[in-house]
Amino acid sequence: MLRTTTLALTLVAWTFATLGTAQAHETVASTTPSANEALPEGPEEVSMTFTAEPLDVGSSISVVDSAGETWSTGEVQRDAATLTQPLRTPMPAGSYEVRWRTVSSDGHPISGTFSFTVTATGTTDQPEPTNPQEPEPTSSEAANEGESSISFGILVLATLAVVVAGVAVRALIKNRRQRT
Ligand SMILES: [Cu+2]
Repeated sequence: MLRTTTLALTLVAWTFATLGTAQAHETVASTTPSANEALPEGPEEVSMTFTAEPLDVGSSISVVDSAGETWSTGEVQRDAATLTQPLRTPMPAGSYEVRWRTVSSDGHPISGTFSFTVTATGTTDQPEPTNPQEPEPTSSEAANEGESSISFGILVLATLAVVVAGVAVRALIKNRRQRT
């Protein structure tokens, strides 16, 4: 009896300890751009996804270039576990540091930094796509073909099911007749 109680208490303690670990404050799951990424052009925003939803208070993401100039502009937007910070554009080539802080769902403030580089100064003139409205008949045809072969497969299966059911019913009737 004592042993059972001790075991039960140990189990309860262990469960709480495990829960405590699981509910520790969240960490950064991913960022866009990712840490140390080299981008051909400056991004329009920086976003960070956490392992859980941070609290809706005290979140800030500032993006600073090597000269100390701030490129983040406006408010941090939060969507579930993702924080997004708009940036000024176009960002000149160079290295940028992202300095972020937020409040974890367990109430603990968390913060950190990561960097990315921009390899060329962005321009607003996008190169013209050579043929933007080129239709892709092959892919849609292939899709239709796939669809019809699926419905054909279903038809075959349905027919088979009807045949099998018919055979089963006949066998059942035969069986009953033999018994009577
Ligand atoms: Cu915590």
